[in-house]
Amino acid sequence: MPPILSSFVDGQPLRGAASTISSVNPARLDDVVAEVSLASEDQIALAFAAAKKAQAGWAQTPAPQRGRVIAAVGKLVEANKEALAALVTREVGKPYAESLGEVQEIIDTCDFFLGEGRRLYGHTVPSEMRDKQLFTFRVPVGVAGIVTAGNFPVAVPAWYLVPALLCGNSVVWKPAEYAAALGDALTRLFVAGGVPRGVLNTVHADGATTYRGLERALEAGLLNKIGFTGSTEIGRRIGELAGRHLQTPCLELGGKNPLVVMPDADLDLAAEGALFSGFGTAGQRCTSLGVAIVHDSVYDAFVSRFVQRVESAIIGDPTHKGVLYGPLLSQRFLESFEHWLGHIASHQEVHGSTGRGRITAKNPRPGFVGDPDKGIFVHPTIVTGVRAEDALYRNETFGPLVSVMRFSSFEEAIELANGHGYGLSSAIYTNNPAHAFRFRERVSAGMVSINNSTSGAEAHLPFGGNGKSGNGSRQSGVWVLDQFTRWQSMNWDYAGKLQKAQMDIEEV
Ligand code: UN1
Repeated sequence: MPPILSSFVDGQPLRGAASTISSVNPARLDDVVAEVSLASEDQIALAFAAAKKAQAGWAQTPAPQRGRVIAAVGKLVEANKEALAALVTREVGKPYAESLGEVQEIIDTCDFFLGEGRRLYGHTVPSEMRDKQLFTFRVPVGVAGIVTAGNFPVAVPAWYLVPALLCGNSVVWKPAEYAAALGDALTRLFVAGGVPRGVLNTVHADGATTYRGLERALEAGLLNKIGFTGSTEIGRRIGELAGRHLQTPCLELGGKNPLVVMPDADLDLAAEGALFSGFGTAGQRCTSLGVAIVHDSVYDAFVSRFVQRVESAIIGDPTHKGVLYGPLLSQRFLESFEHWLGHIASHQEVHGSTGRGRITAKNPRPGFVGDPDKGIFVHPTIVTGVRAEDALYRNETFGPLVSVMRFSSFEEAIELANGHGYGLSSAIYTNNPAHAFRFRERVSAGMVSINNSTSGAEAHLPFGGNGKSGNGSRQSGVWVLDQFTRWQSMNWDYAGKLQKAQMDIEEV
């Protein structure tokens, strides 16, 4: 019998459900990981009320003490690393080696922020006047409402929860429904690490209920910062909602991440990078390669190397060592992938495609491991001949699907790298440092790789995008502190008489 999971509010499981869904193993759809009780709007309101009540006490807990809690969470995750990674593989279908890497990312995040508990620096600032001193302090924003996707069900929540909690905020977190068991497991680890009652509340809910829950909490003044990782479309709605309440959310949205191959590139390295960027995690990272932009002179040589690597990759059962990717995350991602396959089929005059849709016993793939009919497995797809006006170029496709385009001048490469309006990650393959630096200067992406994959961010570098990829917010490292604290300034006058700023300035 699969476990029945409830939301966790004010230190206890929430009784009574609006409805129930099953979270299933996408590599074996008959394996139900958990039955999940979904919360109602009223129940989400309870979570925000609990978070509000608990926040002041947590903010008054000395920051180094909060850092110790983060340290304890990191240690507990480390002690449970294999079990948590196995659950990542089971619930969202990542190859086990990638799942271990993902769990490592929360450990790294805890490592970074436990020390921040002893910093959270402010400034001392000189005043215009004698006998007066100015200071700045970081103060917590209050209650954070965090909504995360399930493609990184451990690392991405950690990027929000760890700094938000360290900074003295309380949290209402809504994990992806198809990663609910991981949401539950992670919540338990935070609580076991010492996060006090009401400071972290986890609600399982569908998208529409979550949206209304956020809206209600904003109206009631119980929510001070929204963090959202997911699609550009939903990000826009969340941004509008937050904007109406004069808030700036932290938005990490989609990408159409370009990988430019210059004529002087190491083509084997570039093909290797494109393979991992485009098809690692079944192309389901927001940093996955969307479009390879290849110079005319090396186009055929690059494409044949890329196709050859993709065709010889092993795909299938994510518990099997050496698979490049496992299943799609859940059924709804299959629907979107099939939409794009339909688009490609109806635009055959411009596209040449290597893909063959869903992997089944009837539509097999050499080197496939596992039972293809049991899970949501799809063929990797490379589409050539894509043009700038095509929907395939202008939209994130999220799945194992890479478009390839050609260019003849550097200007054209930059135009194609930026022209779709996304700006998350990017890569250039070149042996000429001048090309690398010019690309870095002119690409609109928040992240740039030189001779490396578009994906694979590290926990202490700023992560985030521009344009359709986000509102310029950055996560990770010290930069995320600006999401979860606000600057407060203070002046202290010890002159013993009223000194008026701008008016009582001494002449020099
Ligand atoms: C995401 O897909 O939402 O850069 C985040 C990477 C990861 C994070 C991706 N570490 O590939």
